[in-house]
Amino acid sequence: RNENSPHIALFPSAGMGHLTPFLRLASMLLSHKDCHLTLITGHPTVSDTESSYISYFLSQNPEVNHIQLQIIPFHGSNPTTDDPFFLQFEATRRSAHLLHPLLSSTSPPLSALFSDFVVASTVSPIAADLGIPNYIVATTSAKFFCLMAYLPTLLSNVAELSRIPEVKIPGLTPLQISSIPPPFKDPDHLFTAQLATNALALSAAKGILINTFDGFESETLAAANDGRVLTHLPSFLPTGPLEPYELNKEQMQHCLSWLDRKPAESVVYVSFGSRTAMSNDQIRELSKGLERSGYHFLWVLKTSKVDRDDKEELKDLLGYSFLERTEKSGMVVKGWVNQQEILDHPAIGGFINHCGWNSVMEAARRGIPMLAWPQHGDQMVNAEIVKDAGLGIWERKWGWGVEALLDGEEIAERIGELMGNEKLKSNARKVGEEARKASGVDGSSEKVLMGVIEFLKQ
Ligand code: BUP
Repeated sequence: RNENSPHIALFPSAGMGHLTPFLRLASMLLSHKDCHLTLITGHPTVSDTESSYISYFLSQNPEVNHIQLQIIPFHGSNPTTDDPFFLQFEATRRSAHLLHPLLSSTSPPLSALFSDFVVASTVSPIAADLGIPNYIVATTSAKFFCLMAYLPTLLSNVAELSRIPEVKIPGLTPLQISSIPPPFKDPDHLFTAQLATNALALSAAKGILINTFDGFESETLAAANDGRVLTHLPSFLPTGPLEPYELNKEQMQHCLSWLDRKPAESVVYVSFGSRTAMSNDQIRELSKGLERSGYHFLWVLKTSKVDRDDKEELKDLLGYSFLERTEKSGMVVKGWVNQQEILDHPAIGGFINHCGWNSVMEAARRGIPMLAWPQHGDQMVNAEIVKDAGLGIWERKWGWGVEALLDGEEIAERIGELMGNEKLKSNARKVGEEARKASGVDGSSEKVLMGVIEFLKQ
């Protein structure tokens, strides 16, 4: 690193879905782009996994300057949610003003901030005051990001949202109303209110760094960058799929050696991300579906939103007899796994997933076919993108996973389609090729990131 190297401060908000793309970006900036980095993390974190990833990343990259922002807890008078991650988003947004003195005194001085969308309203004024550009890092799809940007417009006529069949965002294929997260119909819901406040700060950002790529979301990227979605939006900068970085492999031995003994593309990998607490009834039906499908499966099972609350044992959730019957064909894991490494394993043939955006990009990077089963938030919009891009199958009639119960028969049938549909496999493979081309040397995403760094060097 020399005196021309830009100094970038990265500021993720709460949850592994937010931390992961930031750490990947940080790692890419360090290894290929010759940057000085400061990582800002909120303290305390909501989950134990976040704090162990932060410690691990910093221990692997001691040259990174670390600022720990003490988060002032937010309890709020708004009883619309008790979701610990939404509360932490809000607490982080409200605590971010404390960063000003810490950021104004870094050495070398900062060249830019790369900050989470969910802190945009308080970070934008800090960046402006420091006279540096603020790039917003989107942790979702370009399409869902457009929906969030458009939220203040939608809320200006919120009554209409209960009547209209679809939401028409200029330049984009209309979104069916059933794809919109239910809290968006309530302007007072904390999730809605905080996103709308942040959306109003978007015009001050220099650009939106998005973990997506041209071939995957071309319609949305073109519409946003032609100014058709909203005239005041900064450029959408597709930089995905972001490259994973090396992690400590020790805890993984068990899963991976189990996969090593399975034939190529024979295993269904099942995970619903870090924030979905699946109900016991749905767990039972899913276990039936997996067993009936006759395919091998690796299932990462979670029963609480926050990892440290996840205390139920597998035998109590699934029963001894299921675990015994499926001993050879299936593996069920509680706790954290290294998902990227699992998806990279040749034994994986399909992915049942909620469509958290990081998971979608990880599957895209490997061309793994997905069975999309959105649970909440941005996931239905993301599922539609997965289907349209040819990466997966999705049944709109399944509704939101957290609201509807699906029976085992139907799940088994869909798993058959996921694992046995040759056309789906070849389409997914093509997505994988395009994804790797985009993020490889001289690919569209790599050029976009290089362009940002070159700009910051000036
Ligand atoms: Br669970 C789990 N191991 O055991 P998403 C997740 N992950 O590596 P989410 C693991 O966490 P949001 C595990 O690979 C992905 O990078 C996974 O992010 C990794 O979903 C990340 O896929 C999870 O975006 O977050 O957790 O629901 O709600 O922010 O989308």
